[in-house]
Amino acid sequence: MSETVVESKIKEVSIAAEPELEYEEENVDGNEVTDASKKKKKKKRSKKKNIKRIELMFPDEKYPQGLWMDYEQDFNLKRTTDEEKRYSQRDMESEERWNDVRKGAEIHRRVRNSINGKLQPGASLTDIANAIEDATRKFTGAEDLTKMDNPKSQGIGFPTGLSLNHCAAHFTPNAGDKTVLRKEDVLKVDFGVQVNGYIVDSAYTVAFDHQYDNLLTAVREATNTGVKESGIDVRLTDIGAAIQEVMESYEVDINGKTYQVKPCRNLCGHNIAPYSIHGGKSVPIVENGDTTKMEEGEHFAIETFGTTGRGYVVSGGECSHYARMPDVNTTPVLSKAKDLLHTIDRNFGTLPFCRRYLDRLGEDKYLYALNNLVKQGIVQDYPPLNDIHGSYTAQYEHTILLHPHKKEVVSKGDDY
Ligand code: HZT
Ligand code: MN
Ligand code: MN
Repeated sequence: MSETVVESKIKEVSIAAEPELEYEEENVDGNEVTDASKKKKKKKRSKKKNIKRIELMFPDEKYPQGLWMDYEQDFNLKRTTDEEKRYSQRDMESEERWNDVRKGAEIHRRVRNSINGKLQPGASLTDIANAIEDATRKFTGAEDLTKMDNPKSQGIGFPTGLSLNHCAAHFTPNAGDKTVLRKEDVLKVDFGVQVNGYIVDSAYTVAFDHQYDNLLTAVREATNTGVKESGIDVRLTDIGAAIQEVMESYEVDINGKTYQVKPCRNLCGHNIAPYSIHGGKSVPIVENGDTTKMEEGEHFAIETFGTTGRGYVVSGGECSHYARMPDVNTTPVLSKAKDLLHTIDRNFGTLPFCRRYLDRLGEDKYLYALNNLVKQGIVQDYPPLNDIHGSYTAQYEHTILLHPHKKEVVSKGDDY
């Protein structure tokens, strides 16, 4: 691994993610801007972020590249020169595809930058989810669904995961949820942006109490290890083994008790296919014997979960996340279910959605119909995933692209 390449690229990414965070001075009404009104405007707007369609900030439609990393294995390094030559001659189709993923990643970085101030004790999970999703809608232009002929062209990739403490994944507030973030909580922030069906899936963990620092570090380093080990022809079990070793090398003291950090062994990363958050391959976070290999051109979400609990999650609590199953052509029997399925097909296709997204489309009293679609196998439910009560779980996740010569950590930012 060449450290210098990594260093300089981190800087490149951070520079690319930084400009235009503040509102520019623009006079929307065309009125003369006096010094007094300018001052007022500047003060009022100084806290606000420059959240507008991303295309306005990148007029040439070329989005910043992620962090480039060399492949670790010798057999990958040997192909570098040959493949690099071939790569430059390849058709522009795959470049367009990578550019779409980079666009989603740039939006992901800007969304997470814009909500940092909101992630404080006292904030409700509903307010946090709305801040993330409203920012994503603004950057992608997916604000007014009634004005969009195709809401699936770009926008939210999947519901904002805001899972607390022993809940590792797939919690997002449903309507009426009053949960408020507390200073003793460990919050996983997991959200997605999609551009032409290419999904960027990336997550981080927030804690206010420093006693969790080692837990967060263990999981951040475990995810970085997963990214480092990933490559063309690498066995999935070997990635899991490397992740497990790093994760288990950490201890954390919480409320006077010492824990060895454990991976949540039944959670994993995954490849991503167009409009499909799960492309069929799972990247384990423990050695699991799966000899399936990563392949050239694949797009992966590398995510790891660490816990002070038993290291195994189970479904529990009210479900919020759902996704239409691909290639299922069953017609619902209930007419209410038929109508709901049309709404799902029109607005989300096979992208995951949550109950709040149905609420804002004006759907109501749809729960019986939705449960019916799940029972018929037309829609998949993704209930919250929990370790044992009283445990603390953390997560970090990056989206990577396996180019022929190098890999690209497309969601890398200066934050994680
Ligand atoms: C499912 C539903 C969603 C995919 C991983 C994940 C959040 O646990 C094969 C491996 C969003 C994502 C997913 F709404 N899941 N990444 N980020 N959740 S998963 C999975 O179901 S399937 C992992
Ligand atoms: Mn995720
Ligand atoms: Mn994921």
